Amino acid sequence: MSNRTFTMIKPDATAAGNTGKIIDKIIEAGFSIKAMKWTKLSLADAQKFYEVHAERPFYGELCEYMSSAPIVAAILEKDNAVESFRKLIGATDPTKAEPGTIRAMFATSIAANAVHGSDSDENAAIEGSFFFAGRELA
Ligand code: IDP
Ligand code: MG
Repeated sequence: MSNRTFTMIKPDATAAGNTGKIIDKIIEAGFSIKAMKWTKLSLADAQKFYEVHAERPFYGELCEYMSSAPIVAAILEKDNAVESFRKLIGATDPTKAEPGTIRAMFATSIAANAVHGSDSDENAAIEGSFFFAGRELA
């Protein structure tokens, strides 16, 4: 069990002006921000980041969407960070996400679901280093 996870505030949420509200929810839930940046993925960046999903039918749509507008990438710290953050964001499909979760509040569809959260300690480390050098962590 690691104390770090990785998140992105996705294009639908940055475009809708929900970035600040989502960051507030993350901090209120007890996560501390170790690194954060506002950036935009190229299509190639998105294809690389989501490589593990290359065989899934929604991969093309996902990569187009993730490179359609800016995102906010962040490394977060809290005890049991990966599991705790997945709980805070809710199910992938916002219609199935628990009330009060970030996806229930801000997601517009299963694809445009407001936030990413790593699914394992190993992927949290891989995804965090996709965006940040060690010296960028506060
Ligand atoms: P997760 O983000 O809850 O871990 P994954 O299954 O890892 O969900 O899928 C990665 C991302 O791909 C989702 O967050 C969502 O943006 C997108 N996605 C997942 N399933 C679908 C789908 O059935 N249609 C379109 N996009 C999807
Ligand atoms: Mg996932």
